[in-house]
Amino acid sequence: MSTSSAEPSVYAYIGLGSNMGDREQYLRRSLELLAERPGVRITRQSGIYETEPVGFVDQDPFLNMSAEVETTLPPEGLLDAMLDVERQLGRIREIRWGPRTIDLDLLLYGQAERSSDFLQLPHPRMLERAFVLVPLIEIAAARDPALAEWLHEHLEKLDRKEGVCLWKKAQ
Ligand code: GSY
Repeated sequence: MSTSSAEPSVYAYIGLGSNMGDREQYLRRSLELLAERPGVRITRQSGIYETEPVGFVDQDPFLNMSAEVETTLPPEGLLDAMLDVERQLGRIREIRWGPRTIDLDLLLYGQAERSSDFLQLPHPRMLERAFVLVPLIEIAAARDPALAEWLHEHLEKLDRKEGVCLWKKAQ
């Protein structure tokens, strides 16, 4: 991230998922590419979890993780950067809710709230998905214990906790 910027920075959280090709490589490469963008610094990464597919269940298991980003970009700018990274990696998604090489979701951007067609914050489905909550709680706890506690309460309330198994510890 540019150090000369006088812009205030914000901590944002993103969710990453892949279930096609070299899944780990897609996750790692997407964070490398995101970190190359001006105004973006990856400050924490969760472990990688292998998770049973949700939605369209007849597909391969996912690898999911979460990352904390310190950014001077506005929420829409960060989302644009994430969509660019998906394009750079030649994102393939043949079926809605189906298999994909890489998926980057903006989950939280500080305390920001948005409800446009382009961007909804907090992410509208994040509290319903254990594959999002488990890695997110892992990294949120270090920066914001109250946030982690709130996420954990939602995780406890989920009827359906799809299989979420730690696959590789955080580096
Ligand atoms: O929402 C992101 C794509 N996705 C996933 C995912 O990342 N992990 C799991 N376990 N199931 C999913 N279903 C969809 S769609």
